[in-house]
Amino acid sequence: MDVLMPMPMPDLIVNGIAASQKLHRMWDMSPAEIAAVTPQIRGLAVGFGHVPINAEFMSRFPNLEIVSSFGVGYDHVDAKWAGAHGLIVTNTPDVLNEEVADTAMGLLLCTIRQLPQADRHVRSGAWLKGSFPLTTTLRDRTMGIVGLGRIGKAIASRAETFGLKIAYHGRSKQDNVSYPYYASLTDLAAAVDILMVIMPGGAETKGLINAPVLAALGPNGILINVARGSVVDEPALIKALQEKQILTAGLDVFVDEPRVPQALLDMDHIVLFPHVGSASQHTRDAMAQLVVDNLKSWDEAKVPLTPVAETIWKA
Ligand code: NAP
Ligand code: 8YV
Repeated sequence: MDVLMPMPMPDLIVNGIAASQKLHRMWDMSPAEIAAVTPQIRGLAVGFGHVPINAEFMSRFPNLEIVSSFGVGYDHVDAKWAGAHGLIVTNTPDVLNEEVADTAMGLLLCTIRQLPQADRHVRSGAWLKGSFPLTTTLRDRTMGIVGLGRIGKAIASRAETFGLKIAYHGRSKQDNVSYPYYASLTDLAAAVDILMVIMPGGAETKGLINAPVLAALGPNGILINVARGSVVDEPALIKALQEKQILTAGLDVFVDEPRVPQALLDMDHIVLFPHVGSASQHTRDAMAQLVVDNLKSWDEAKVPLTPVAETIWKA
């Protein structure tokens, strides 16, 4: 089938799709060329940080059947609209759980023990003038996980082996989960001193980590965000950090990434990662293969491998 890729993607995806489908590289095409292939397009291959795959974009393609998205989070795709219009959206769940959980724990350790700053202390020669200052500790802390899903559970199992107590918040209490559940995010923040955010982005979760939540987390509190920048009210976070309402933060994602507010760049006690939660070759290859396989399976058998909840596929 004809598949359109709006923006460049990893080679494994480009070559994988080109091997089994007719791939159209939109960024290399003139408006006239795009118009000529538009009626033939049945699949889109897209990723986070590309053009928004909204109603306006998808409705340009009258014969569109499937949107195969790179990444487990698909807040850049209007999946509700797609579902309502009989389209399938697929994402890349599970294959990245362990990698993202490793990164989340790494970011937490970097943040609480100031490990990037310690590295800079050696490289700058500052060690020759004095020892690196003592840091805060992970000992005797409780982690509140906001979004105890596939990745949240992988983080929880790691955190338990680090000796942390766990609690969680989500829209509903989960059966067969023994960690304390908090229906209120603010109550969870008040009960813990690490808030680990790993829920989906999008309109429903926009700004959920706001000033009252940060105030409840308190002056000994640490915010780790490996979800989406949009889930945090960034100005409120900057104010809370500047006014020491919370201790520190470790951030892998930002509202307008890759642009990061200067106020965050200026704070040396926080740790900033460039959205690298899943960014190992091994895991990105597994995610890329799933993007390709979803399109191939749909084309050959009309069976999507990993459809998202809004576009449940019925045989
Ligand atoms: P998942 O299995 O669907 O888990 C999502 C969790 O969030 C669920 O426990 C869900 O619980 C909770 N949740 C959903 N909506 C919520 C809301 N409005 N308020 C509170 N909790 C809510 O997803 P996953 O595979 O673990 O991935 C989670 C997210 O991580 C992705 O969507 C993506 O944005 C982000 N991510 C980031 C990176 C990175 O590189 N930094 C990498 C991968 C993923 P309930 O249904 O009970 O509410
Ligand atoms: C990727 C992610 O960086 O899976 C997700 O939701 O945020 C990351 O794994 C991204 O989606 C691919 O660019």
